[in-house]
Amino acid sequence: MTALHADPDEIRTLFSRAMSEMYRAEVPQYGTLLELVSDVNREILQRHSELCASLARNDELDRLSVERHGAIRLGRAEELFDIRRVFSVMGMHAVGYYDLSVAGVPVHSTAFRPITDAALRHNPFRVFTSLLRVELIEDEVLRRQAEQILAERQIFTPRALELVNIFETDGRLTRPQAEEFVCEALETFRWHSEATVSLDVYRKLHDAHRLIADVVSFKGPHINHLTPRTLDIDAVQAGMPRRGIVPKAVIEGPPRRNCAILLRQTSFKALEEPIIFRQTDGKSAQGMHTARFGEIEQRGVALTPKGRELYDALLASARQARAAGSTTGDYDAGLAGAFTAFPDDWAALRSQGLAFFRYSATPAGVEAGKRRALPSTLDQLVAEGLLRYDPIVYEDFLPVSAAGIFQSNLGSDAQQSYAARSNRAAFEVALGAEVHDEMTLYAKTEKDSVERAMNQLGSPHI
Ligand code: OOG
Ligand code: NI
Repeated sequence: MTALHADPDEIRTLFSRAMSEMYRAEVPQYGTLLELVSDVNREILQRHSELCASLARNDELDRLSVERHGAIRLGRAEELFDIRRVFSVMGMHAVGYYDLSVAGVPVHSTAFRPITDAALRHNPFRVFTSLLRVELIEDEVLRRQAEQILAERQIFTPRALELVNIFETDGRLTRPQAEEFVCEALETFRWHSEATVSLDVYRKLHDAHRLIADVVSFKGPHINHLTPRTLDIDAVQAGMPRRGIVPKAVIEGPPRRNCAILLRQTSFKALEEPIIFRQTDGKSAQGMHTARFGEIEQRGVALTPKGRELYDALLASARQARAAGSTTGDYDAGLAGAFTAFPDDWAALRSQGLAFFRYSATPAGVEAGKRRALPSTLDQLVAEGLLRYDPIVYEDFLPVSAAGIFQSNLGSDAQQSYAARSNRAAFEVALGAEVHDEMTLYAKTEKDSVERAMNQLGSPHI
């Protein structure tokens, strides 16, 4: 790499910054939220020196202030194929498959994100990307119409695709090309206050599902939220009303704990925005559409398959209790109650194989390694204080939470269910690649850290 070229990490940072600026200009409440999150994070870091030290040790402090995720919803297979190529220029790759049809949302999704430790440290920008499952529109006439409307749109500028081609051929972009690419790619995510359909067609699509109207009626897949990461989601949730923001009633994901696991999220309602519809008689009509919202998240440790299984089971039991008729306050209490079965200290999470950790040699370990033969198991090395372990942060999403976020912003009347099966194979055909398995990525990060730590101790074998 020469100074004349921009690497994918830099392009991602430029893009994430440009996106944040665009969204801040379009949705003022997003700016307010960023300020609230940064105030809360500063306070938490001042109060919790141990957390602060752990974040610093793992190069997570710097990324915190730039960390955010966004979401888009695509309409056809070709769009997913090309967005994969666009994100690849920024070092973002599809990780995980999420089927949301089970929750009454006619989409399936993946997350585009950096996958190496170094890239995540640089800037962990992610985009939750959904593809509409047009086949779930029951009315055949409407389904055909939706397909036809989508077939006619081109969500990328010609120059963006040209630059993607250059990247694929040359393996990199020059700095001026990278800057141009960021401007061109941004166009795809921009809000359009003019619909491509008439008010009548919009209403039909909307009656089929609000999300279908959101995907089909516009020129492109506007970014529908950008989410900063907070170190204390309860504090932000409580602080929102004071700044004129009304969050949804419950926080999705696990309850508040000493040792944060996976992901907790909350959102606030979409804006009602005026839209101009193009009528068939050549005139235009005025209407409204809600799509854009705000969200915050708190990230905790990534769970192993065993930990995830336990999480899913406990969450399901808490949700069943809610379905059986309890109120919001009860849900939080019920959730906390259900999760008492999930160990809440780092030593237990590690020794029971419930979470992934990053190992490093302690100064005492490095010293001891020079003087004597060291114990040969991880547990012994940890017990003697020669190795330290820190949580590996969860970089992905949760399908049940995502469904809750979708629902809260689609309006509570949008409950619907689809009999369809999840269709990962079709998703991957559209994508033109397999999605990465997140568990494999976390396991590799842990394993690599062990190898590095053992080298630091001067004992290359465990
Ligand atoms: C995506 C909703 C899911 C999350 O953070 O889980 C999501 C959407 O509304 O398009 O953003
Ligand atoms: Ni989100």
